[in-house]
Amino acid sequence: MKKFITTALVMLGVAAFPLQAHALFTNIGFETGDFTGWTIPAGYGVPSDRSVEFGSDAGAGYGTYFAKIQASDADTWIAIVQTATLEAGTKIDGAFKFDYLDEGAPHLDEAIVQIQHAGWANPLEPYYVAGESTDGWLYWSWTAPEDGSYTLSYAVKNVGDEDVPSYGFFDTKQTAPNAVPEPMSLTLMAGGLAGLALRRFKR
Ligand SMILES: [Ca+2]
Ligand SMILES: [Ca+2]
Repeated sequence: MKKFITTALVMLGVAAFPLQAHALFTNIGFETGDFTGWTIPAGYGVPSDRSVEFGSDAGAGYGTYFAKIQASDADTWIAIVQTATLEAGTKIDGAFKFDYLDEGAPHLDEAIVQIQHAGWANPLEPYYVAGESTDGWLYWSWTAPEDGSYTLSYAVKNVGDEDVPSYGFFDTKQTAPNAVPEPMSLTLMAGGLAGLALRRFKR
């Protein structure tokens, strides 16, 4: 009996192992309604109008909220960034939109989405646009090729002038590489083992 209980406990331990938290980004989709988890990197300008808004337009991002970043001082990137230690296979889906407002002026305001791995020389750029609005929301998808530290950044730059800022809109969702068992199925598994143990005990 003692041996059986030990075996059952070991099995439970193995079953519970996948529940250990994967390292993921915090509030990657802005669903807290604010910038919890995100920071403004040193050397970047302080946004004059950095807000999180309801994703009310059709097909906007994921969930209820997305980030809207207004360009500010001339030639200064206004950015929000976040670093996370990801497991290989972690999938990131992003939504991106740019409202370029300097129509007719020679100032090609910019917006960019970057993913920087700690071990890479250069960041990946899932999206970069300058001098033109996007045709509504655009979507990108990326999967972490290896375990490591990754920094995701969203940025907008007011090029050449401070008078007519452009706006970048960003949203994201993430999927851990290994599906975590539903709490329900774990409960059932534990219940089943307990039932087996009880049957053994009654004999
Ligand atoms: Ca969202
Ligand atoms: Ca401008």
